[in-house]
Amino acid sequence: MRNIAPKDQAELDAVESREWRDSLDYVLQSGGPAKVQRLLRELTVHARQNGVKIPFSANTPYVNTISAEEQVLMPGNPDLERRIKSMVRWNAAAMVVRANKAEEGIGGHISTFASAATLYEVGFNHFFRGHEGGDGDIIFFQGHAAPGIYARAYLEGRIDEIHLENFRRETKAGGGLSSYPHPWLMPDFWEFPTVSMGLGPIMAIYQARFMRYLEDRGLKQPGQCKVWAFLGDGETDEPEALGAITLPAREKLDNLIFVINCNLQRLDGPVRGNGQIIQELEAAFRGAGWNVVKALWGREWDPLLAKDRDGLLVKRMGEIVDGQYQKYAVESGAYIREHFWGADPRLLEMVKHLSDDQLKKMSLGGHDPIKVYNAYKAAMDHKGAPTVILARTIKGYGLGEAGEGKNITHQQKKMNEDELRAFRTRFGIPISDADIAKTPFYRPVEDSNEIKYLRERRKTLGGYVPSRRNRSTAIAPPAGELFEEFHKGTEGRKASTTMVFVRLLSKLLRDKDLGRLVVPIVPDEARTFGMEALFRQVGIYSHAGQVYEPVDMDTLLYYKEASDGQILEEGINEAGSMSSFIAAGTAYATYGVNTIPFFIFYSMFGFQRIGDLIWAAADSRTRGFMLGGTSGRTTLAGEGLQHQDGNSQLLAYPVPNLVSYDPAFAYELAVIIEDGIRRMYVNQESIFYYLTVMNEQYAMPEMPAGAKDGILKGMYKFRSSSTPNAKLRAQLFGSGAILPEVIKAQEILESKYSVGADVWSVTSYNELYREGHEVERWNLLHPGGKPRTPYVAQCLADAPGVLIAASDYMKVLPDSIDRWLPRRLTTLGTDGFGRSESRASLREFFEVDYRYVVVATLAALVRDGKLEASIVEQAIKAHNINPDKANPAIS
Ligand SMILES: Cc1ncc(C[n+]2csc(CCOP(=O)(O)OP(=O)(O)O)c2C)c(N)n1
Ligand SMILES: [Mg+2]
Repeated sequence: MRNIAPKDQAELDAVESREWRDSLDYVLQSGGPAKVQRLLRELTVHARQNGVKIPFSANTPYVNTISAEEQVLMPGNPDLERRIKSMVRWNAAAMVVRANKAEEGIGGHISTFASAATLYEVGFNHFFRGHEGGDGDIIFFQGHAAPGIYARAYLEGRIDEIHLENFRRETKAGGGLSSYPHPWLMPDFWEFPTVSMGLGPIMAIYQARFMRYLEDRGLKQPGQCKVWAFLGDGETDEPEALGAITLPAREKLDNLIFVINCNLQRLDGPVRGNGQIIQELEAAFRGAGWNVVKALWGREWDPLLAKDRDGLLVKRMGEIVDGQYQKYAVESGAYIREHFWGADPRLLEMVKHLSDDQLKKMSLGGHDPIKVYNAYKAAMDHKGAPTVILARTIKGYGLGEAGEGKNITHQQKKMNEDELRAFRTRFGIPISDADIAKTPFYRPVEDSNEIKYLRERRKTLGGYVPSRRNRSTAIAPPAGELFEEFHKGTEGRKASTTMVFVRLLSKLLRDKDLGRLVVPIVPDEARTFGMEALFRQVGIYSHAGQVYEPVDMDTLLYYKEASDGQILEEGINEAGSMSSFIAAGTAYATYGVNTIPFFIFYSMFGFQRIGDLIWAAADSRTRGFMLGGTSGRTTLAGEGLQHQDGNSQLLAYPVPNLVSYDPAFAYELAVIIEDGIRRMYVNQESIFYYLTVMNEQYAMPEMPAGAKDGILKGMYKFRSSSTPNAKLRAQLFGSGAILPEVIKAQEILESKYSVGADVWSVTSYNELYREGHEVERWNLLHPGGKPRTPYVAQCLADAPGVLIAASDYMKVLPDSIDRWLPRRLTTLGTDGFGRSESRASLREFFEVDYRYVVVATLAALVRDGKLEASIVEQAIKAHNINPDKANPAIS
C-alpha cells in the first residue's frame, strides 16, 4: 500500500466523513428521523457483528437538546418580563446586602439566585400553577435562592418592605423572613423545606409518586399539576439527590420535573473542575430512564451552530472542562477569542464578524428565557417519563467584579458602592447615584405595566406561589370502639406490642371512615413485623397493578400488588419511605386530603440513618405515626450491635413537635394512637408521633382505671404496693419491654426483702421532660405567681421510698426528669454497644433485668441508711451477679 502523507490522510478522512454525513442528510430529508434511527440501529448491529467494539455512551453532544429549528416562540411580553426579572434581581441582592449592613454576620446568598433568576421567572410567568381553582404545582425551591423568591413576592405585593428589611431577622417586630424555605416558620408561604441539600430531590420524587397514589386510589382527582424540584449541580453530589432517580422512571412519573441549575460551581469552587458535571448528570439520568433536556447555550450561539457543518464547534464545546468554562466566565472577550475560538483557525473564522464585547456577551441557555421556556414546555409535554432540565448558568450572574463566576461568589453577601452602581446600571434599575449607597428596595407603582403584568400572569396561572395553607377540614373523631378491645387485656394470652399495633392498624384499615385515609409505609420489613396479612387485605400499591402471577398466588396471604393498593412497600429504603411519609403526612395542606401515614421500620435505621429527613418532616408540619419496630437494646434478640436500638427514644428529644412514647402494653398503645389521631386530624395540631414497638410477647393486662390521662402525660401508677405500710418503700419506674422486669422485681422485693414498692409505667420521659421544663420556665418568668408543679413532681409528691428507673434505652432518658423528683433517682439503662445474644443474656449484660432492679433498690435503701450493706451483698450473690463484670457502657 502506498504511503499517504498525514496531511492527505486527514483530508481523506474529512471527505469520507462528509460523504457519510451527506448520505445521512439525504435519508433524514427523504425519510425523516425515524428512518435515520432505524438505519443507525442497523448499522450498529452490523458493526458489532463484525467485531467493532462500540463504546457505551449515554451522552448526547454538548449542545442544546432542543435545536433552534425545533424551538417555539415564547408567548407573553419579553421586554416586561426582563424588566420584572431585573427588579427581582435587584431586590434579592439588596435584601442580602442590607441585612449584612445592619448586622455583621447575618449572612444570606446573592449568587445562587443570580444564576437562577431566569429559571424561576420563566416558571412564574408561564408555568407554575397556583393552588386556586384546583390543585396547583408542587415546587421545591432551591434553599439558597430564597432571597429571589421573597423579592418576587414583594413585587407581587404579598410581603412588604419591612419583611425584606428583616430578612434573616425573624424575631423583629413587623415580621421577618426566614433564611430558607421553612414551613414551620412561614406556614402561609413555604410548603417544603429544601436547604439541607439532597433532601429536596428525594422528597420531590416521592411526592410525585404519592400524587399518583392518591389519584390511583381515588383520593384525588387526576390533574395536570407537576412537581418541580429546583436544585444545584453541587447538590447532586448528595447521595439522596441521585439515589432514588430510578423510581420515577420505573413508575413513569411524567408529573415530575427536575431543574438543575448548572452553574458549574458549588461553595468552595467548581463542581467538576476537571470534567463536565452536565454530561455526568445527563448520563446518570438518561441511564435511569429520564427525559433529559439540556439548555446549555443562549440564542446568540444558534447562527454559529447553524454554520458548523463539520461539527468543529460542537466538538470544541464538548472538550472544554468546567474549570475552564468558569475561567471564560470571568475573562474578557479577547481571552475567549484566543483560548476558546483560537483552537482552530476555522473556528476563529466563524466569529470574525463579532467584536470581543459580543463574544463576551454570548449568553448561556439558563439565562436565555426562550431556551428555558422551550425546555419547560418540552418537560410539560413529555409523556411516560420524568424530565430533568440541565440548565447552564453562571454563578453570581450580573455581579461583575463583586463575584460573577468567582470561586468566592457563594459567600458574597456584601457589595460596595461601585459594585452596586454597576449592578444597577446593568439591569437598568431606576435608582439614582445619590441613593445607591442606601441600597433601597425598588418597586414600581401599583398601576405600572410591570406590576399589572405579573399580577395578571399569576392570576391566569391560579394564584401566587409558593403559598401554603391547611386545605383540609377536620375529620370526625374515630369511633371509640375501634380501640376498646385493647383496653381489656389479653387474659393471659401472650402478645407483643408489634402484634397489637398490626391488629390495630388492620382494624383502622377496615374502618368505614378512617380506613381509606390510612397509608401503611414499610421498607421491606412487613414480614418482620407480622404484617403480611395486610398484603392481601389492602394490597401493595403499584401503578401498573400486577402483571405477573405471584409465586404464592394459591396461598391466603399472597403477595398482592394492585393499582389501588394501599400499602407503600418501599423496598430497603428508609430515606424513600420517610419521603413518602412526609408526602402523606402533609397531604392535608398540599391536597386537602387527611391521609394518616403509619411508617414502620427497624427502629435502629430510623433516627440514626434518616434523622435529617425526620427534621425536615417536622419543619414541614407533617402529621402521622412513625413506629420504631424491634426496638430496645435488649428486646431484639440475636441481631447485635448494628440493630439493637437503645438510642432512638433519646434521638426523638431534639425534634420539637414530635411526640414520642415507649409503650409497654396494648392499652397504652391504643390510648396513644387514638389520642394522636384526635390531636392531629380532629384538632389539626402540627405534631407527629414516634412510638417504639417490640416483638417480645407477654400477657397484656387490663387498663387500670383512670390511667388514660397519665399514659398520655408520660407516666401513671400501674400497680400499688400490696404492703403500703412496710418500713422499706420504693417507687419503681419501668418502660416498654422492661416494665415486666420491673413488675417482677416488685414481687421479689415485697416477698423476699419486705420492700413495699409501687410500679409506675413511664410511657414517655420526653413528655415528662418537656412539661417539666415548661412549668419551670413559667415559674421563672412569674416570680410573683403561685408556683406551678410539674406533672412528674405531682405524681411523686407523696410517694415514699427510694426511686429506681429501668428502661431499654440509655440512662440519660430517666435522668432527664431527675430534677423534678423528690429524691435522687437510680437509673438502669442500656448505654453501650449491643451484642448478638438471647434476651435474657442481653438484660444480664446491660444490667436491666429484674435482678438488677432488685439490687439497685436495695442499694438505694442502703444509701439512705435504711438497710445494711450486707443485705445488698447477699442479694448480689443470691442473684448470681458478678460485681466485677465489665461495664457494658464501654465494652
Ligand atoms: C446537607 C448540606 N450540606 C452542606 C450545605 C452547605 N451548602 C449550602 S449551599 C452549598 C453549595 C451549593 O452548591 P450548588 O448545589 O451547586 O448550588 P448553587 O448555589 O451553586 O446553585 C453548600 C455546600 C447544606 N446546605 N446542606
Ligand atoms: Mg452550583
